[in-house]
Amino acid sequence: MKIDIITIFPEIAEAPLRSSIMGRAVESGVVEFGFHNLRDFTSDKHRQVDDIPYGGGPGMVMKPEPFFEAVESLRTDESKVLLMTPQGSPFVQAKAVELAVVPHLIILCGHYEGVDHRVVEALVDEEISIGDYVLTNGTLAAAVIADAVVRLIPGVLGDERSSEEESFSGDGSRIEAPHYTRPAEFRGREVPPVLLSGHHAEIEKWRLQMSEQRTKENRPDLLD
Ligand code: JFH
Repeated sequence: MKIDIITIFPEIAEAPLRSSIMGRAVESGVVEFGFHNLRDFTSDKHRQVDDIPYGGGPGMVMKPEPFFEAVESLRTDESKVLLMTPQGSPFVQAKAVELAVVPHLIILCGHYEGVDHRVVEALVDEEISIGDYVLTNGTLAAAVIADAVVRLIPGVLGDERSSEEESFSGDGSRIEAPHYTRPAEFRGREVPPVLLSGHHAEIEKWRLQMSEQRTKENRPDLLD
């Protein structure tokens, strides 16, 4: 899979996607990232990417020309073009699963108040929001999408995950039971004895119960 990210701050997307598991995915060749500076697709001497909004209002709007130049130079028949925006459809795990089989993703990152709407009409396949809060720009959101998608490509994670992910707590319908590791007692706090008991049926029962309880507390929306 190839993922091209177009932004005026490529270094913001680069750092997380070159580290740790994402970095290893690149080394192993399952994914290739392209980090592109939108200003490299301008043709004026000031490399201007923004302008004042028609109709008035606060802030600046991203000019269409650099996005058209960028997408037209990068896209192929296999490309899907995404735009990060607070007005997009909510990014959920099912969307990550869908995007994980696309051979080429081009992710456009807005800045300022947003992008000229002709970019959306003519170039963009999907407008995506990573959640109902406002970031300063779309670049961190693009890195989030790329991370969530790439970890689903076979071979990126160790084999532990894949089967577990399809079962119960990995599917987003409930949250997981709490996890513990050694020591068995830490600053007066004990690991629940059932986890040390070796009774697998009892452990499963406890995890189910904790999962329900914590879902009620932290994510009541999942139970409706
Ligand atoms: C982005 C930005 C403020 C004004 C809500 C009401 C008024 C944009 C490009 C995605 C998610 C983003 C995101 C994505 C791209 C851009 C900053 C600030 C307003 C906000 C619009 C510029 C933000 N999931 N959160 N944020 N901004 N709007």
